[in-house]
Amino acid sequence: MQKVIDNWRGFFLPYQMALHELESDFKIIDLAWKTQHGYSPIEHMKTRMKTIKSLVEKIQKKEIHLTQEAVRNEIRDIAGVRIVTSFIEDVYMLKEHIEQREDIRIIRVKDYIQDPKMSGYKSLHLIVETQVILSNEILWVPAEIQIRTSAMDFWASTEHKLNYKYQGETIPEDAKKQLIELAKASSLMDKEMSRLRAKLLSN
Ligand code: 0O2
Repeated sequence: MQKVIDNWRGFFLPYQMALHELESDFKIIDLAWKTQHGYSPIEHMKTRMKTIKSLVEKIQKKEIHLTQEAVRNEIRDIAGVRIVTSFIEDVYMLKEHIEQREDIRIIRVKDYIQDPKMSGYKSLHLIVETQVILSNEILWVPAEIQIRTSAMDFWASTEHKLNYKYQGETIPEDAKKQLIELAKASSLMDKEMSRLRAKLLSN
């Protein structure tokens, strides 16, 4: 049993390393942009390892074999970074930056800003592989980078809290509709903020 536990502990190690890499990459970007332009697209950033509960639920939902290889291949969001920006343009500026990096490979783009989820959820998700350099090998470790504005983040984190109570059950229809309306209101705020910035920059 102890061997199994040790094996799985070892399984998570590369993901933790990947999170350190990504956190440091984005801290450097933040610093460089602030120094060069007096402004950084990164408002704040958070990293997280998927919880065991969430991982087990996903394994069951996707009917994945409980082998390390299957979990490694099928579940790409064990390591996650969330970057919050002030403006919607900054989301895509960061995406362009990531596309140009040689130490991060974009595997898949899920653009829930262009194509929001039924719930109203908006965010840009990049499924990536990031380089982790060890003393004797180079690993490419999967991670998910979620990039969204403060307004989208406020909506998502609040909706998550409201939904938590209803896990496994259906949230009432009127509450769902209200959340969709609130998502629209937050999109409007993003648009107006961008418009205001463009106006101020053109003065
Ligand atoms: P956790 O671990 O709790 O953060 P796929 O891997 O593509 O087969 P998945 O993972 O369902 O399927 O992909 P999706 O929907 O692109 O991304 C899931 C993550 O996006 C969620 O993480 C949330 O962080 C976020 N998300 C997606 N839809 C919603 C929504 O309606 N409301 C909120 N608040 N967040 C959402 P998890 O799965 O909860 O994992």
